[in-house]
Amino acid sequence: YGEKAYLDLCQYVLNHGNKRDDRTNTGTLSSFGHQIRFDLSKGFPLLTTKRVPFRLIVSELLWFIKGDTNIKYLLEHRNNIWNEWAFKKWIESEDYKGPDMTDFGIRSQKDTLFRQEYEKQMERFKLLILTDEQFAKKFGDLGFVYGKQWRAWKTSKNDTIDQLKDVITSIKTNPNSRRHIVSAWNPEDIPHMALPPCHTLFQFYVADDKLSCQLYQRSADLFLGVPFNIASYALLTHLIARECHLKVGEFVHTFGDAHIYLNHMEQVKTQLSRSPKSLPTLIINKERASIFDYEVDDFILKGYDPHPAIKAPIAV
Ligand code: DHF
Ligand code: TMP
Repeated sequence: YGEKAYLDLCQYVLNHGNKRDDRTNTGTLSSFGHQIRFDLSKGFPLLTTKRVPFRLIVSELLWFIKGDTNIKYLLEHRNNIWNEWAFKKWIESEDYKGPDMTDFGIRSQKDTLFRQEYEKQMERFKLLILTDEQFAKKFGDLGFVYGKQWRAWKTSKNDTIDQLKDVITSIKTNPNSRRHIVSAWNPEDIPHMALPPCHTLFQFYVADDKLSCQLYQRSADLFLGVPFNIASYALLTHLIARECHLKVGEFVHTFGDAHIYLNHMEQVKTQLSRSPKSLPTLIINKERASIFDYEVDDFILKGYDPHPAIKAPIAV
């Protein structure tokens, strides 16, 4: 249960993971098919064995909920977690005239001169997104990623389906249903996405006036992505529970390929040497008419006193 289950999973992958090459050419230790659970009534599951930036989780989730797929909103909230995937589309386009940025993720870790140039180009890119509307429209958009599939799934008849709105209605009107599902995995759209969805599908469940949520994550970067994913779905469960006048139950996190990148080994070991502290509490300090009206400053975490942050490079 809880953070301990997360740490145990990391330890398991260190001990028993298969050494595998991967798309990013970084290499991983990986294990297939795991599950960890969090009792949301026992505190908010933001990891305490390293500091996780809660405000980035909030703005990313509100971005999904708005149905937005353009990193402009994230940048306006000083959130840089999706930059690399938009940047990649830009440098691969005909409009990009700067120095060659092929494989910038890997190269910037090995070559400091290249890294300086990459950082310069990335700053230029961010500035263009924030100041040039046409540019942002063209290169800020990640394609049919989460926000689009959650809020405006395109049907074969050219309608759209608002899965998030529908699932809230179905929880409210038919709590015992076994069909409270939202899918981000749209096979037709996979070729048009910056990154095929890692958190693929989620389902809600109501019992004893409590709302539980289970996520199927097909691919999980245990050190960098997963701490965000846990907190993000916990927050989503809180928001939907409130909307449906329910209490929060469990968050169940089910994994396909759970991996640790080979360049995260030292960081994971440092984290595993630390003891979990008590969990913070989520405070929603503003009453909003609906889940679609929240803003970043509406959320406060009380009692978050984690161990220090641990830096690691992200595989692009
Ligand atoms: N690719 C890979 N290889 N792993 C991911 O986890 C991942 N996650 C994505 C997009 N692509 C991905 C979206 N989510 C960070 C966390 C989550 C995330 C993207 C990036 C991240 O870099 N976290 C840092 C802090 C970043 C910051 O402060 O700006 C961390 O230390 O947690
Ligand atoms: P893949 O598409 O080749 O599986 O690569 C995606 C990588 O991003 C993989 O390491 C998993 C990671 N990831 C997460 O762990 N959580 C996320 O929310 C996202 C978007 C990606």
